[in-house]
Amino acid sequence: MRGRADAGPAGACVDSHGGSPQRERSMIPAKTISRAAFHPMSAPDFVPAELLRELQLSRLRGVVTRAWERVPLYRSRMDEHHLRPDDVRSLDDIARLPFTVKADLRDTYPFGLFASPMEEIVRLHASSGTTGKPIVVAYTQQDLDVWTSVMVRSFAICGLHHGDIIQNAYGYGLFTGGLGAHYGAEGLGATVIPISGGNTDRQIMVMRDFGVTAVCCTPSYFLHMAERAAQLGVDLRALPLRVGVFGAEPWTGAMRSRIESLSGIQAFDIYGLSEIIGPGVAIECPCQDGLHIFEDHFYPEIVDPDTGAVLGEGAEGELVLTTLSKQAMPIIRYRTRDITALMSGACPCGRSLRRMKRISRRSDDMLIIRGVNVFPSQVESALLDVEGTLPHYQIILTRAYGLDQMEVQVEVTSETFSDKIGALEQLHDTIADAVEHVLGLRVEVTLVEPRAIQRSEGKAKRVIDRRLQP
Ligand code: DLL
Repeated sequence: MRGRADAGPAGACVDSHGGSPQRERSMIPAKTISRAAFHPMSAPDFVPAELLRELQLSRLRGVVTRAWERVPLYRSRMDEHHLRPDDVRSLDDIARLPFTVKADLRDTYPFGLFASPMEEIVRLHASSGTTGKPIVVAYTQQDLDVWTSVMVRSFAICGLHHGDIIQNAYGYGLFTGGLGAHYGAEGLGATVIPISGGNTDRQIMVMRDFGVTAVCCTPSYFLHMAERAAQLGVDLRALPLRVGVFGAEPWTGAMRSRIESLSGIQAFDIYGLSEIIGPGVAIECPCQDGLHIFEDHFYPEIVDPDTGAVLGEGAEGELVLTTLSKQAMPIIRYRTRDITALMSGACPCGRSLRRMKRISRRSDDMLIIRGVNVFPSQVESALLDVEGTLPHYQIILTRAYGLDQMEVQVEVTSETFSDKIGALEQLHDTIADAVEHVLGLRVEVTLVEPRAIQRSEGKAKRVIDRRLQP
């Protein structure tokens, strides 16, 4: 008998996995949350929607005024559109404001979007951009307090509380994952192990010897840890570990099932981005049916990625976020490039915070191969349907005679790898068919032995693009 996972003031208690009628699960983790978790900081999760909208409007007006008064880029953009802060009279008026894009942060590098003097800024982070200059983000003490509060609320939603032992394997440093989760876990009153990413064998030793009850890291890194634990003879299902707080990269429902069945934990999807605050913009509740957005601090819209037109509830498009309380670096209508949809209807958990679907992909990680649009997540979902493969794969792009070539390297399980050639050939063809079915494109498939694909301790690198190399 599983315990009641989440008791909010609304009184709607939801069993860890039974809350969502839409959700069918074949794998139910052996260990689930057994204690009711309500933290005083979680009160805004349950504010009636009308009050929430009033709060959002007054905060929106404040943030637009601050940006217009203090940040030249916002003032000039609004001037171009003949807009003044007073023109924001209702929440719908947000659609009249110009967008902010990643290039704006790069063009004003390093401090051009700051709305506070440096002596009021107590922390800087930067995104780990792979090309060009990073983008720099800033926090006042009040911003850090808000960030901590949304992370406390995130952990509380996952059923964590005072007394939990949280192993924080997000990278510490300029990346927001490490310190964001760290302050949230401390704010919750939990015990934090600031282990950061890497040294997988030590991670497993700590997990076992320190009685860890929750782990934070990217889902791909946790999967790697779980597989390594099995190799070392450590049964994660037998440990007190019961919760995983995973994010910073797209992952699928099938990946979640694999993680949960290997380790017996409940795996929660947490979303965030440096430009807005870091982790803690949105998180799943125990119903695991969409991520609740902390709407009292971040205002979401969904727009058509091509035209920028605002789309209605339920429509899939690009997530646009506005910070409602940020002081050091207010961000207005930020084009995240993340593709999702706002969900309608109340969540059985009783939270009034609106939900978004898990981020399936980015609008800009789309690959165009011989005219066909390809998203790495489509390849992942095809592979997860094929038995005998591991969800470790890499897409390698090359160009021959002006034509793009795509190879999918897929790790197979050790049992499959030691099978007869005929069986491997059959598996190869099954995968090639499955990938062709989802992509509408025949690609080269290569089966590789277990552990042949390099593991990442942070975000997994799924695509190696050699098309532009000489
Ligand atoms: O990845 C912040 C974070 C840290 C989130 C730890 C969750 C946990 P950035 O490095 O700025 O910040 O990358 C942000 O990562 O725009 C998404 O494309 C992607 N992303 C983040 N969380 C998720 C998620 C951190 N749960 C970018 N699902 C975002 C899918 C995610 N993609």
